[in-house]
Amino acid sequence: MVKRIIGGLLCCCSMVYGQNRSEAVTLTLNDHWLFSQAGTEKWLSAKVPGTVHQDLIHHQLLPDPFYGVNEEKIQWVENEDWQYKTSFTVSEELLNREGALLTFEGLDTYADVYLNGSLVLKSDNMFVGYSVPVKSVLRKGENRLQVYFHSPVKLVMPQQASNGFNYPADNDHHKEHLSVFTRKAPYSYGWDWGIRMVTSGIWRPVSLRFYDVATIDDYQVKQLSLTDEAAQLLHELEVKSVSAQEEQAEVVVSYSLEGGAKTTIRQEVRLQPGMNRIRIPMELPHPVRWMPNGWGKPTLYDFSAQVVCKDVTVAEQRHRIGLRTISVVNEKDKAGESFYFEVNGIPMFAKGANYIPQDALLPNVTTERYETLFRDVREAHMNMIRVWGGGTYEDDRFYELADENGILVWQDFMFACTSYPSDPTFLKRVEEEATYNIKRLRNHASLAMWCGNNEILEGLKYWGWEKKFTPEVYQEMFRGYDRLFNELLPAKVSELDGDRFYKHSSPYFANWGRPDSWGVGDSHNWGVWYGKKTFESLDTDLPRFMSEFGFQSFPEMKTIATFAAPEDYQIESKVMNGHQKSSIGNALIRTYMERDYIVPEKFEDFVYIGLVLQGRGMRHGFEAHRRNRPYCMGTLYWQLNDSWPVVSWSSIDYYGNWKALHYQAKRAFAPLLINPVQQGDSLQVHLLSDELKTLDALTLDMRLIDFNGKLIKKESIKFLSLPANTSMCVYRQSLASLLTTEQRANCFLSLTLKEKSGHKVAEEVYFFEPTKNLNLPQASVSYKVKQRNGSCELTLTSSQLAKDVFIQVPIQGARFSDNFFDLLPGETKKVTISSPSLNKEGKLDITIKHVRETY
Ligand code: BMA
Repeated sequence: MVKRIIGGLLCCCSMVYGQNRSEAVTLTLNDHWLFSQAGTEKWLSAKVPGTVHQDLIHHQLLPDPFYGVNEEKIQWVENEDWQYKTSFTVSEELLNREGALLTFEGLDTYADVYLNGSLVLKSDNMFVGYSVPVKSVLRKGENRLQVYFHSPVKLVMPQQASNGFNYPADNDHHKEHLSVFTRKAPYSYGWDWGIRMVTSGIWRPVSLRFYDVATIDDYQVKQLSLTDEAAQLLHELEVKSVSAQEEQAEVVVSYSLEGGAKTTIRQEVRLQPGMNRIRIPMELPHPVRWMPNGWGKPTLYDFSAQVVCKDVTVAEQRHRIGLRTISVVNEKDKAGESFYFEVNGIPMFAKGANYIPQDALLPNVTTERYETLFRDVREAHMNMIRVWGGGTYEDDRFYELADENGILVWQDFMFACTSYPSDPTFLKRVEEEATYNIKRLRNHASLAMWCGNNEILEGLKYWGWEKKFTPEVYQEMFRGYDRLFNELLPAKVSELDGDRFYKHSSPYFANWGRPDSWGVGDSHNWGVWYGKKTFESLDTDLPRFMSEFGFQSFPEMKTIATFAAPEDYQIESKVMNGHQKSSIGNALIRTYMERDYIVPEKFEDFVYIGLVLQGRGMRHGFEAHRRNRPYCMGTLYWQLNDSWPVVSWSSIDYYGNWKALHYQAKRAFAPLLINPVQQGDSLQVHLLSDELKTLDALTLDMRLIDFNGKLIKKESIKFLSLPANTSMCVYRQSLASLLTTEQRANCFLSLTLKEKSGHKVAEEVYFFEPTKNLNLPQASVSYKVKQRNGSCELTLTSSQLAKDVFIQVPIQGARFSDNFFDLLPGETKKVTISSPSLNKEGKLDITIKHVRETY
C-alpha cells in the first residue's frame, strides 16, 4: 500500500489543515475464529465464512449429514444458541484514521455482535450485509470480537404461539412452520428436494476498513439511453463523509474497454458531513453492446469511481458493466397477453432453468463451483436463469459470471410457496433486505427483472387455503400479500432501480384448469408431473412463457453411492426415501416410465431409464415451446441443480454430473434445431432458429434407416431459406405414405441440415414410436480408449442401433463432450471425458449401458 502524506501547506481543506490523508486499509477478519455451543465453555476452531454445521462436521461432532439418514441426527443443532469469537490487532496508526467500518456481509441470522464489550450490532436478516462504524470502541493492540447467534427456531416460537394459526409453508419440514417469521433462506427448513439444515453462522466475509475523509457507500452507473452512436450514462455516488466539517475533494469517474485507454471525468466537490449524493453525466461514444449467450459477445466495460483528496485516493469502487437494453414486453393481444424479453431491441426466446442454492451449506460453494455451473449453463445454450424465491440472493460472483457469460437473470425476492407475516417489524426487515440487494445487484447487465415471489398468488387462490383458514385469516393473507408484493417491493424497485421490470409473482396469472390460463403472462405447468398429464400434452398446453415445468429423476449410481450402501439400493429403502422428499415422486416416475419404457427390474437400470425418461420427456416440452414462438417466448425448466445428493427435478446433480436432461437441454436449445414431430397422422418437420441472421440455400436431407443400418429411403428438400429468430414448418407428410406400421418399430429418420457448401449445421434423429414399442436390437458397443493427463478420448461404434448410450466413469463431476446419445448403426462416435483427476497411467473404469440391456 502506497501511503502519501499531504503537506500542510499544500492542503486547501481549511478545516483539516495539516492532517495526513491515506488510502483506505481493509483488514479481513475471517481468521482465528473459535466457536462454542452457548452454555458450554468448550471453544473449538471455526471457519469463517461458514456455519455451525460445517464447524461441527469438521470436529466430527456431527456425522456427514448427506449420508444415509443422518439428516435425523443433526436436527438438534437448530435448537441451540452458538457463539463465535476472534481477536485482532490494531496499530496506533490505523487507530488514528478518521473512520473505521466493521462489515459483516452476511450473518445467519439473529446475531448480537460485541466488540470490546460493546454491543455494536443486532442482526435479524440473513439477506442483509451490515456495516457499522466502530472507531469509538476500537483499541490499540488486541481487540475482541464476539458474535452470539440465537437459535432461529427458538427465537420465533413466541411469535408462532401468539399467531393463532400455522402458516401454509408445507415445504418447511416441521409441523410448526416457523420459517416464515425469519428472513432466512426458506429452503434450509426443508423443501421437496431439500434436506432440513437450519443453519447459524457468519456465512459471508467479515472485514474492518480504516479510512480517511469518506467512503463510497454506493456507486451506480445508470444507462439513460443507448444507441449505436452513444450511450448516455449517469454516474451516481453516495459518498459518506466522516468529517464533521466540509471537505474539498475530487470525484473521478472513468471507463475503459478491455484494457484499452481510459476515459476519465473529474469533478470538484465540497463534501458535507454525512451523506453526499454526487451525479456525473458522461457520454460514451460508439458503445459495444453486451449480448446474451448465442447472440454475440457479452462485452463488459470497466468502470470506476474514486474520491480523491489532495492527490490521495481515499475511496474507490469498480464495476464491470455491460451496455444493453432489456425490456419485458407485456402486451394485450388476441391470445391474451404476451410475456417476453427484448434484448437490444430484439425479441429473445428465453432458454434456461430455475436455479436453487448449490449447497445446503452455502459457504461450501466455491468460486470454482460457480464457474463450473455457469459453464454448464452456457454450454447448454441457455440465455437465462431464474434465481428462485426459496433460496438466497446469490453471491456477487454469481452475477459477475452471469454478466461474463451472457446469461440473463430473472431475480425473485426470497419468498416462496406460503403466505408471510406483514407486521411492521417484518415489513421493516423486508424493506432493508430489498434496499440492500437492489443496490448490490442493479449494476449487473445480466439482471433482467425482479419478481416478488414464487407461487404465492397461485397458492392463495388455488391451493385450498380458503378451506384451511378462517375467512378473517384468509382475507388478511391477501392484505399481507398486497402490502409485501404490490406495495413495498414495487415501490422499492421503482425508487432504486426504476428501469427494471417488476412483477409481483410467478406464475403471473394462475388460472388453473381454465382454457384462458395459458394465454396470459408466464406459467408454471405442473400438469406434467403433479397432474400426470403426458409429455405430449406439452404440445398443446402452451403458455406465453414457461417459467417452470419439470420431472424428477434419481441421480446416477456414483452419486447414490455417496450416500447409500448396496443394501439400500431399492427404490423404497429407508435411505433412498430419506433422499426422496416428494412423497409421490417414486410412484410418478414409475407411472411415466410404464408409458414409454419397459420398466427394468434392477435398481441400477431403473435409475438409468429414469434419467433417460426425464431427459426425453422434458425435451419434448423444450421443442414444443420453441416451435410455438412467437406465441410462446421462453422455457425455463424446473430445476437446474441440487443442494445435496437427492432424487429431484434437476438436470445436474449435487456433484456436478450432468443428467440426461442436461444433454437434452443442450441439444434442444441449440441455436439451430431440426424438430420433427408427429401431429395426428402426419409427420411435420420444423426448423427453429435463434440466430440473428437469415440462412439461405439450405438443404434438409432425410433418410429412413432401419436399426441394422440399412437405408430404406431418402428425400431432400433444397433451397430452404430460414429467417432469423424464427420457427417454421418445412415438411408435412402423412405417416402412412412415409413408412409402414411395421417399419415404425424398426426404423428411425435421420435428418441433416446443410449449407450450400455442404457444411452440416444441424442433425437430428427421430423415432416413430415410444421406446418400449421399438424392436431394439441386442447391440454390442465396442470402444477404444486413449487416455491422457486430464482427459480421455473414447471412440465408440456399433453395427446396430444402441439407444440412449450412457457412459459411466467413477469420477465425480467428470465432463463428457456428449453422453446419453443414440449410437447409430455403423456410426463412429468420439467422446472426450475430462477431469483433473484423470491421468495417463491409471486405468479408467468405464461402463457403457444402452436401453436394450435393461430388459
Ligand atoms: C415448483 C417450485 C418449488 C418446488 C417444485 C417442485 O413450484 O417453485 O417450490 O420444488 O415446484 O414441486
